[in-house]
Amino acid sequence: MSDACIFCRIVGGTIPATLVASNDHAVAFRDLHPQAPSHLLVIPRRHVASLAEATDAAELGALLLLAAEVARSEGLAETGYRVVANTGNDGGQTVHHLHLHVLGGRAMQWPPG
Ligand code: DGP
Repeated sequence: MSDACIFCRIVGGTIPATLVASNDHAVAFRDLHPQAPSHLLVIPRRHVASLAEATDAAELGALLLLAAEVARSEGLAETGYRVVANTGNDGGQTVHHLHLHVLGGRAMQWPPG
């Protein structure tokens, strides 16, 4: 937990967010700047800077399962959706607390920019 980390503060409840689901390891909430009709972020409760620093398989499994759960609850399971973990500078990561973007509700482009 770091007071300097926005996502740690969302987990701690000192910054508001629209929470949609959680489990023992992870919390899901709506992205402040949605890039699709459904755009959720799924983050570990513990501070992990990025996927490159992740070491706990149970925690990563919980993140992925929560991503699939919120995609189902958003009604995206049948049409499909995208799960993205921007990692490091070239990956476009701007918040340095591991997060999965869950994007859906429109057709995605490939390759991404
Ligand atoms: P990334 O570029 O992959 O690090 O994505 C960070 C995302 O976090 C970006 O889509 C915007 C979102 N975001 C940044 N600050 C906040 C915040 O305070 N609340 C919420 N809900 N989302 C935020």
